[in-house]
Amino acid sequence: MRKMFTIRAVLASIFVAAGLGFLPAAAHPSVDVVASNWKFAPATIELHVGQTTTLRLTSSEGVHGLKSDELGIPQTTIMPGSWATVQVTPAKAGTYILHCTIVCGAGHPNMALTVHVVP
Ligand SMILES: [Cu+2]
Repeated sequence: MRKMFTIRAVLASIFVAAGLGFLPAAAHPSVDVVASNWKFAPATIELHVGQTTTLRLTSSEGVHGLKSDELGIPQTTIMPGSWATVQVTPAKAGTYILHCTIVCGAGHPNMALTVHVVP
């Protein structure tokens, strides 16, 4: 009886927390990308035309950056220990190569994220 009450209380507080915005609302699909020296993982992601996706960007090593005028991604600094989030709604199908926008060392010129935008 007591246990039952506890579970219900926990569930109730989760709903309250979600309602107050303490929990992230799963409004859009999200894709996590981890930058390091000198790559993005995954190196290739897939997005859909007209569908808003939240890109969640962090780094496991070094400071990196991402930007795409074509995809509407503003200059975004990617730092260890924090997540940068960017909403992307691709307008046009195609393959977009996004190079790291912050000079990050020897492998910087080859550091790129490939974004396939499919219908
Ligand atoms: Cu970089």
